[in-house]
Amino acid sequence: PTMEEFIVGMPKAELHVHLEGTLEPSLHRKLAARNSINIPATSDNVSGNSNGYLFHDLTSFLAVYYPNMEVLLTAEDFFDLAFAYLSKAYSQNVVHAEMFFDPQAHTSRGVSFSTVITGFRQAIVKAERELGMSASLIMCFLRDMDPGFAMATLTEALPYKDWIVGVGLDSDERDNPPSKFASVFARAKKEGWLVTCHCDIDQPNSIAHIRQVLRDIGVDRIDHGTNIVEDETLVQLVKERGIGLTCCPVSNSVVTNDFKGREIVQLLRQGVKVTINSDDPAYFRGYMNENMMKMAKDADVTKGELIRLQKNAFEISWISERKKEKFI
Ligand code: ES4
Ligand code: ZN
Repeated sequence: PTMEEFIVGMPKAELHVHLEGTLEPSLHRKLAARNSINIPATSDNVSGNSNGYLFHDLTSFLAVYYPNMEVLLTAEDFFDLAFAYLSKAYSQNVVHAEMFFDPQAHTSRGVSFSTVITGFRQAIVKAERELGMSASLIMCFLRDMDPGFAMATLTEALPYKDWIVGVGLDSDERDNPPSKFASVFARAKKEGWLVTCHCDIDQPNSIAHIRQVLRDIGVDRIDHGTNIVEDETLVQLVKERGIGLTCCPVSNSVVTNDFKGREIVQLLRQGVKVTINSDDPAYFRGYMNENMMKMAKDADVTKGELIRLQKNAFEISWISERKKEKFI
Protein backbone atom coordinates (compact mmCIF):
# COMPACT_ATOMS: atom_id res chain seq x y z
CA PRO A 1 0.00 0.00 0.00
CA THR A 2 1.02 3.64 -0.41
CA MET A 3 1.91 5.55 2.74
CA GLU A 4 -1.50 7.22 2.67
CA GLU A 5 -3.38 3.93 2.31
CA PHE A 6 -1.27 2.50 5.10
CA ILE A 7 -2.14 5.39 7.45
CA VAL A 8 -5.84 5.40 6.50
CA GLY A 9 -6.13 1.64 7.07
CA MET A 10 -4.38 1.57 10.44
CA PRO A 11 -6.67 1.30 13.50
CA LYS A 12 -5.91 4.42 15.54
CA ALA A 13 -6.47 5.92 18.97
CA GLU A 14 -6.80 9.65 19.57
CA LEU A 15 -5.91 10.96 23.04
CA HIS A 16 -5.72 14.72 22.56
CA VAL A 17 -8.71 16.35 20.91
CA HIS A 18 -10.78 19.23 22.30
CA LEU A 19 -14.45 18.65 21.50
CA GLU A 20 -14.96 22.41 21.21
CA GLY A 21 -12.12 22.35 18.68
CA THR A 22 -14.03 19.97 16.44
CA LEU A 23 -16.67 22.62 15.64
CA GLU A 24 -16.51 22.78 11.85
CA PRO A 25 -17.54 26.08 10.21
CA SER A 26 -20.54 24.32 8.63
CA LEU A 27 -21.84 23.05 11.99
CA HIS A 28 -21.09 26.43 13.57
CA ARG A 29 -23.38 28.09 11.01
CA LYS A 30 -26.04 25.40 11.39
CA LEU A 31 -26.19 25.74 15.18
CA ALA A 32 -26.20 29.54 14.93
CA ALA A 33 -29.26 29.34 12.68
CA ARG A 34 -30.98 26.78 14.91
CA ASN A 35 -30.48 28.95 17.98
CA SER A 36 -31.15 32.26 16.21
CA ILE A 37 -27.71 33.60 17.01
CA ASN A 38 -26.09 36.18 14.80
CA ILE A 39 -22.52 35.23 14.06
CA PRO A 40 -20.10 37.77 12.67
CA ALA A 41 -19.07 37.15 9.09
CA THR A 42 -15.47 37.04 10.28
CA SER A 43 -16.01 34.13 12.70
CA ASP A 44 -15.56 31.52 10.00
CA ASN A 45 -12.79 32.35 7.80
CA VAL A 46 -12.76 34.43 5.27
CA SER A 47 -9.27 34.38 4.08
CA GLY A 48 -10.71 33.10 0.87
CA ASN A 49 -8.86 29.97 0.02
CA SER A 50 -10.05 27.41 2.53
CA ASN A 51 -13.12 26.60 4.51
CA GLY A 52 -11.34 27.28 7.77
CA TYR A 53 -10.90 29.90 10.46
CA LEU A 54 -8.61 32.88 10.48
CA PHE A 55 -5.80 33.20 13.05
CA HIS A 56 -2.03 32.75 13.27
CA ASP A 57 -0.99 32.05 16.87
CA LEU A 58 -2.46 30.84 20.17
CA THR A 59 -3.79 34.22 21.26
CA SER A 60 -5.52 34.93 17.96
CA PHE A 61 -6.78 31.32 17.89
CA LEU A 62 -8.33 31.51 21.37
CA ALA A 63 -9.90 34.86 20.41
CA VAL A 64 -11.89 33.05 17.68
CA TYR A 65 -12.32 29.77 19.57
CA TYR A 66 -14.16 30.92 22.71
CA PRO A 67 -16.64 33.31 21.02
CA ASN A 68 -17.54 30.57 18.50
CA MET A 69 -18.78 28.41 21.39
CA GLU A 70 -21.71 30.79 21.89
CA VAL A 71 -23.72 28.73 19.39
CA LEU A 72 -23.59 25.76 21.81
CA LEU A 73 -26.62 26.08 24.07
CA THR A 74 -28.68 22.90 24.37
CA ALA A 75 -27.80 19.28 25.12
CA GLU A 76 -28.66 18.55 21.50
CA ASP A 77 -26.00 21.05 20.36
CA PHE A 78 -23.33 19.33 22.45
CA PHE A 79 -24.57 15.96 21.22
CA ASP A 80 -24.35 17.07 17.58
CA LEU A 81 -20.85 18.44 18.10
CA ALA A 82 -19.50 15.26 19.68
CA PHE A 83 -21.31 12.87 17.36
CA ALA A 84 -20.04 14.73 14.28
CA TYR A 85 -16.48 14.39 15.59
CA LEU A 86 -16.90 10.71 16.47
CA SER A 87 -18.37 9.96 13.01
CA LYS A 88 -15.47 11.75 11.34
CA ALA A 89 -12.93 9.95 13.52
CA TYR A 90 -14.63 6.62 12.77
CA SER A 91 -14.37 7.34 9.03
CA GLN A 92 -10.61 7.61 9.60
CA ASN A 93 -10.42 4.28 11.45
CA VAL A 94 -10.10 5.86 14.89
CA VAL A 95 -11.41 3.09 17.15
CA HIS A 96 -10.85 4.84 20.48
CA ALA A 97 -10.99 8.54 21.39
CA GLU A 98 -10.34 10.39 24.66
CA MET A 99 -11.90 13.80 24.26
CA PHE A 100 -11.26 16.97 26.25
CA PHE A 101 -14.06 19.35 27.07
CA ASP A 102 -14.03 22.76 28.77
CA PRO A 103 -17.09 23.01 31.04
CA GLN A 104 -16.08 26.47 32.29
CA ALA A 105 -16.26 27.87 28.75
CA HIS A 106 -19.98 27.03 28.89
CA THR A 107 -20.99 27.43 32.53
CA SER A 108 -19.38 30.91 32.52
CA ARG A 109 -21.93 31.98 29.88
CA GLY A 110 -24.93 30.42 31.60
CA VAL A 111 -25.08 26.91 30.13
CA SER A 112 -25.40 24.32 32.88
CA PHE A 113 -22.80 21.63 33.48
CA SER A 114 -25.47 18.95 33.12
CA THR A 115 -26.53 20.26 29.68
CA VAL A 116 -22.94 20.02 28.44
CA ILE A 117 -22.11 16.60 29.80
CA THR A 118 -25.48 15.03 29.02
CA GLY A 119 -25.14 15.95 25.34
CA PHE A 120 -21.57 14.67 25.13
CA ARG A 121 -22.42 11.48 26.98
CA GLN A 122 -25.33 10.68 24.65
CA ALA A 123 -23.02 11.00 21.65
CA ILE A 124 -20.54 8.56 23.20
CA VAL A 125 -23.26 6.04 23.98
CA LYS A 126 -24.57 6.25 20.40
CA ALA A 127 -21.07 5.91 18.90
CA GLU A 128 -20.33 2.91 21.08
CA ARG A 129 -23.62 1.27 20.17
CA GLU A 130 -23.90 2.10 16.49
CA LEU A 131 -20.27 2.44 15.37
CA GLY A 132 -18.61 0.03 17.79
CA MET A 133 -16.23 2.78 18.88
CA SER A 134 -14.85 3.33 22.32
CA ALA A 135 -14.70 6.90 23.67
CA SER A 136 -14.35 8.80 26.94
CA LEU A 137 -14.32 12.33 28.33
CA ILE A 138 -11.50 14.27 29.99
CA MET A 139 -12.65 17.40 31.83
CA CYS A 140 -10.25 20.32 31.41
CA PHE A 141 -9.83 23.30 33.70
CA LEU A 142 -9.15 26.69 32.15
CA ARG A 143 -5.76 27.77 33.52
CA ASP A 144 -6.35 31.46 32.74
CA MET A 145 -9.22 31.48 35.20
CA ASP A 146 -9.30 31.39 38.97
CA PRO A 147 -8.39 28.08 40.72
CA GLY A 148 -11.52 28.55 42.85
CA PHE A 149 -13.65 28.33 39.70
CA ALA A 150 -11.78 25.13 38.75
CA MET A 151 -12.48 23.64 42.19
CA ALA A 152 -16.16 24.60 41.97
CA THR A 153 -16.30 22.92 38.55
CA LEU A 154 -14.74 19.78 40.00
CA THR A 155 -17.45 19.70 42.66
CA GLU A 156 -20.15 20.17 40.03
CA ALA A 157 -18.75 17.22 38.10
CA LEU A 158 -18.84 14.77 41.02
CA PRO A 159 -22.37 13.48 40.29
CA TYR A 160 -21.10 12.57 36.80
CA LYS A 161 -17.85 10.99 38.02
CA ASP A 162 -18.28 7.77 36.04
CA TRP A 163 -18.74 9.66 32.76
CA ILE A 164 -15.33 11.33 33.11
CA VAL A 165 -12.10 9.33 32.97
CA GLY A 166 -9.72 12.08 34.03
CA VAL A 167 -8.99 15.78 34.26
CA GLY A 168 -6.67 18.12 32.35
CA LEU A 169 -5.47 21.72 32.16
CA ASP A 170 -5.68 23.89 29.05
CA SER A 171 -6.10 27.42 27.64
CA ASP A 172 -3.46 30.16 27.92
CA GLU A 173 -0.36 28.86 29.70
CA ARG A 174 1.54 32.14 29.90
CA ASP A 175 1.73 33.24 33.57
CA ASN A 176 -0.54 30.34 34.49
CA PRO A 177 1.81 27.62 35.82
CA PRO A 178 0.45 24.17 36.74
CA SER A 179 1.30 24.78 40.42
CA LYS A 180 -1.54 27.33 40.51
CA PHE A 181 -3.89 24.30 40.34
CA ALA A 182 -2.01 21.90 42.63
CA SER A 183 -4.86 21.60 45.16
CA VAL A 184 -7.46 21.09 42.42
CA PHE A 185 -5.47 18.21 40.96
CA ALA A 186 -4.80 16.73 44.40
CA ARG A 187 -8.56 16.62 44.95
CA ALA A 188 -9.17 15.16 41.48
CA LYS A 189 -6.73 12.34 42.23
CA LYS A 190 -8.40 11.71 45.57
CA GLU A 191 -11.67 11.30 43.69
CA GLY A 192 -10.04 8.63 41.52
CA TRP A 193 -9.59 10.63 38.31
CA LEU A 194 -6.50 10.29 36.15
CA VAL A 195 -4.57 13.48 35.49
CA THR A 196 -2.91 15.19 32.54
CA CYS A 197 -1.78 18.77 31.88
CA HIS A 198 -0.98 20.78 28.78
CA CYS A 199 2.69 21.81 28.72
CA ASP A 200 2.86 23.80 25.51
CA ILE A 201 5.91 23.93 23.28
CA ASP A 202 6.21 27.70 23.05
CA GLN A 203 6.42 28.65 26.74
CA PRO A 204 9.40 30.57 28.09
CA ASN A 205 9.31 28.52 31.31
CA SER A 206 8.34 25.26 29.71
CA ILE A 207 10.90 23.12 31.56
CA ALA A 208 9.85 24.56 34.93
CA HIS A 209 6.19 23.78 34.12
CA ILE A 210 7.07 20.22 33.08
CA ARG A 211 8.95 19.73 36.38
CA GLN A 212 5.88 20.98 38.26
CA VAL A 213 3.50 18.54 36.56
CA LEU A 214 5.88 15.64 37.17
CA ARG A 215 6.94 16.47 40.75
CA ASP A 216 4.14 18.50 42.31
CA ILE A 217 1.02 17.42 40.42
CA GLY A 218 1.98 13.82 39.62
CA VAL A 219 0.45 13.61 36.15
CA ASP A 220 -0.27 10.34 34.37
CA ARG A 221 0.35 11.93 30.94
CA ILE A 222 1.56 15.24 29.48
CA ASP A 223 -0.17 17.00 26.59
CA HIS A 224 2.44 18.28 24.10
CA GLY A 225 5.49 18.31 26.43
CA THR A 226 8.10 17.74 23.71
CA ASN A 227 10.39 20.30 25.35
CA ILE A 228 11.61 17.48 27.63
CA VAL A 229 14.13 16.75 24.84
CA GLU A 230 16.16 19.64 26.22
CA ASP A 231 16.69 17.89 29.56
CA GLU A 232 18.05 14.35 29.75
CA THR A 233 16.89 13.87 33.36
CA LEU A 234 13.29 14.67 32.35
CA VAL A 235 13.51 12.21 29.44
CA GLN A 236 14.70 9.52 31.86
CA LEU A 237 11.99 10.41 34.38
CA VAL A 238 9.08 10.12 31.92
CA LYS A 239 10.54 6.86 30.58
CA GLU A 240 10.85 5.39 34.08
CA ARG A 241 7.30 6.35 34.96
CA GLY A 242 5.90 5.30 31.58
CA ILE A 243 4.39 8.75 31.13
CA GLY A 244 3.17 9.33 27.59
CA LEU A 245 3.17 12.56 25.59
CA THR A 246 0.22 13.50 23.38
CA CYS A 247 1.74 15.48 20.51
CA CYS A 248 -0.14 17.43 17.87
CA PRO A 249 2.05 18.20 14.83
CA VAL A 250 -0.50 20.04 12.66
CA SER A 251 -1.59 22.16 15.65
CA ASN A 252 2.05 22.97 16.42
CA SER A 253 2.65 24.07 12.85
CA VAL A 254 -0.35 26.40 12.92
CA VAL A 255 0.09 28.08 16.29
CA THR A 256 3.91 28.16 16.44
CA ASN A 257 5.27 27.63 12.91
CA ASP A 258 7.25 24.61 14.11
CA PHE A 259 5.57 21.22 13.98
CA LYS A 260 8.26 19.71 16.28
CA GLY A 261 8.66 16.67 14.02
CA ARG A 262 12.34 16.29 14.82
CA GLU A 263 11.75 16.39 18.56
CA ILE A 264 8.84 13.94 18.34
CA VAL A 265 10.95 11.49 16.31
CA GLN A 266 13.95 11.87 18.61
CA LEU A 267 11.82 11.10 21.68
CA LEU A 268 10.17 8.16 19.91
CA ARG A 269 13.59 6.71 19.09
CA GLN A 270 14.70 7.27 22.70
CA GLY A 271 11.80 5.09 23.84
CA VAL A 272 9.47 7.79 25.17
CA LYS A 273 5.79 6.93 24.65
CA VAL A 274 4.94 9.74 22.25
CA THR A 275 1.64 9.76 20.32
CA ILE A 276 0.14 11.70 17.43
CA ASN A 277 -3.14 13.60 17.83
CA SER A 278 -5.24 16.35 16.27
CA ASP A 279 -5.90 18.89 19.11
CA ASP A 280 -8.47 21.21 17.44
CA PRO A 281 -8.99 19.56 14.06
CA ALA A 282 -11.74 21.86 12.76
CA TYR A 283 -9.53 24.88 13.37
CA PHE A 284 -6.16 23.48 12.36
CA ARG A 285 -7.58 21.56 9.38
CA GLY A 286 -6.22 18.15 10.26
CA TYR A 287 -7.78 15.05 11.84
CA MET A 288 -5.77 11.93 12.75
CA ASN A 289 -4.87 10.84 9.22
CA GLU A 290 -3.59 14.28 8.26
CA ASN A 291 -1.47 14.41 11.42
CA MET A 292 -0.01 10.96 10.74
CA MET A 293 0.64 11.97 7.10
CA LYS A 294 2.48 15.06 8.24
CA MET A 295 4.82 12.90 10.32
CA ALA A 296 5.41 10.57 7.37
CA LYS A 297 5.97 13.35 4.84
CA ASP A 298 7.77 16.05 6.82
CA ALA A 299 9.54 14.05 9.54
CA ASP A 300 10.44 10.96 7.47
CA VAL A 301 8.78 8.60 9.93
CA THR A 302 8.75 5.00 8.66
CA LYS A 303 5.74 2.69 8.55
CA GLY A 304 7.23 0.75 11.46
CA GLU A 305 7.47 3.95 13.48
CA LEU A 306 3.90 4.89 12.62
CA ILE A 307 2.83 1.54 14.05
CA ARG A 308 4.92 2.27 17.16
CA LEU A 309 3.19 5.65 17.55
CA GLN A 310 -0.23 4.00 17.49
CA LYS A 311 0.86 1.18 19.81
CA ASN A 312 2.03 3.88 22.21
CA ALA A 313 -1.41 5.51 22.01
CA PHE A 314 -3.25 2.33 22.98
CA GLU A 315 -0.68 1.60 25.71
CA ILE A 316 -0.91 5.03 27.38
CA SER A 317 -4.66 5.32 26.81
CA TRP A 318 -7.00 5.39 29.77
CA ILE A 319 -9.03 2.40 28.61
CA SER A 320 -9.68 -0.14 31.34
CA GLU A 321 -7.05 -2.92 31.34
CA ARG A 322 -9.73 -5.42 30.47
CA LYS A 323 -10.80 -3.48 27.37
CA LYS A 324 -7.19 -2.69 26.45
CA GLU A 325 -6.50 -6.36 25.71
CA LYS A 326 -8.92 -6.09 22.82
CA PHE A 327 -6.83 -3.39 21.15
CA ILE A 328 -3.18 -4.32 21.77
C1 ES4 B 1 -5.96 24.71 22.85
CL1 ES4 B 1 -4.00 24.77 20.96
C2 ES4 B 1 -4.63 25.02 22.56
N1 ES4 B 1 -3.82 25.51 23.51
C3 ES4 B 1 -4.32 25.71 24.73
N2 ES4 B 1 -5.57 25.44 25.09
C4 ES4 B 1 -6.39 24.94 24.15
N3 ES4 B 1 -7.69 24.57 24.21
C5 ES4 B 1 -8.02 24.15 23.00
N4 ES4 B 1 -6.99 24.23 22.15
ZN1 ZN C 1 -4.73 20.72 23.37
